[in-house]
Amino acid sequence: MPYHILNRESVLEYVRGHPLFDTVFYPGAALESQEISDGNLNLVFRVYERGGERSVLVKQALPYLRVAGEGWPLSKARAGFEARALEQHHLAAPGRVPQPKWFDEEMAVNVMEDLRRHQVMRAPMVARVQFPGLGRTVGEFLAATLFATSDFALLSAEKKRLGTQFVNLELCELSEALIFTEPFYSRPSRNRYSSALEAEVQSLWADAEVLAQVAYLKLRFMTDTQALLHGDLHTGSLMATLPDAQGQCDIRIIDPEFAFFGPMGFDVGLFMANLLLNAVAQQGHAPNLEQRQTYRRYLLEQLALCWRSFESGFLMRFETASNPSWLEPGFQKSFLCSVLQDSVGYAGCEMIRRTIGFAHVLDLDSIPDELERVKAEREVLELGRALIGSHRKIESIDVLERIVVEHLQLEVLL
Ligand code: SR1
Ligand code: MG
Repeated sequence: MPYHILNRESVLEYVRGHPLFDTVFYPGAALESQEISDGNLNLVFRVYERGGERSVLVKQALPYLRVAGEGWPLSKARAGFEARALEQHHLAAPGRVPQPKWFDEEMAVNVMEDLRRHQVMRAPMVARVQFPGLGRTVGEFLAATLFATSDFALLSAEKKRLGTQFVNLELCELSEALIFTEPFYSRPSRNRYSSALEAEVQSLWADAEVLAQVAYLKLRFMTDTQALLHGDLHTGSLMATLPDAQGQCDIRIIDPEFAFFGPMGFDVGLFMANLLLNAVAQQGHAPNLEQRQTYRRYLLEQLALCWRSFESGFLMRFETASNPSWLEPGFQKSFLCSVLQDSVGYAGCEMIRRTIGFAHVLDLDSIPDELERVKAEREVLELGRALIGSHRKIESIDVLERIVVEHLQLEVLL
């Protein structure tokens, strides 16, 4: 079927006419649809059986950035990167991603499991919903997917061959510009920030030490092909069910269209940064100090659990390596330390770009009181700068925890 942009009606015809229709729905099922586009880039529909249980999610890449319109063209190739990354994630971490149903290259469509009981985590986290197991689940997912697609698990030629499927030129270029270049320089720029932050922005742009660190982090992002990354692991790329009676929730990792071979710490760091952005933003959301600090402690605990689960999952997998070099205990320790340091540096870049760059986050943007919002944004910039400036000295997760405790004035026993 030649490419055309779907709408609520045509998505039904599209699903009905697909050769794999009857692997998902009963023949003759009466279907309905709902548009649930949420992220910046794509169209998303839920297609479901009227009065029935069966449903799928249909995600279509537009030839432009959805939130910006036709004035910001973007190739539809991202749908293919998402399909291939979903497949890899499904293999390495089954049950942690929506189950893929089919990929239609011509229509730039991915059809996948509809996570009906789940919600995207960012908004409930702004409202301080605690999702048990968040840090552990993300840490285990990262250990599984990053190890499985690295030179530690694959033969040299296999990994290089897999790499050829993930030359994600356009979205990598977008991340390079939006995360590492524009927020740190006055031109060229699509930056957006409150004029009340001008002094802080000028001071950042004049900080040669931070700019040098960002340049190194950017170069590593562009050149270090350690593993297949999710590439955009913020809290809008996570979905979860609300905790059940046993306090358990099901967490899924979605939207890997930015997938590419890059430094592992980029994925870990983006997740950490989005927890920290939320923690600082609670300044303007939580009704009182106790609720604010309780949620911040929860977030810091998830951040540390993510790292610890990633580290132990990785160490366990190292033991399965067939190349003797990867079995060296000294190498394993220093490699994981370098991933932690990268994570902290990338977390700092993500925090800064989400505050003064083009793509902001709900956590900060939805603070109703303008003075409180600017105050929180200043704190994010300060913490982001501190993380970039100190990332090469972070030797353990405890050191990072201490920095965060100090910045957020959290009196927790470490
Ligand atoms: C122009 S796209 C803006 C952002 O949305 C995506 O989720 C990525 O984070 C990207 O940087
Ligand atoms: Mg997305």
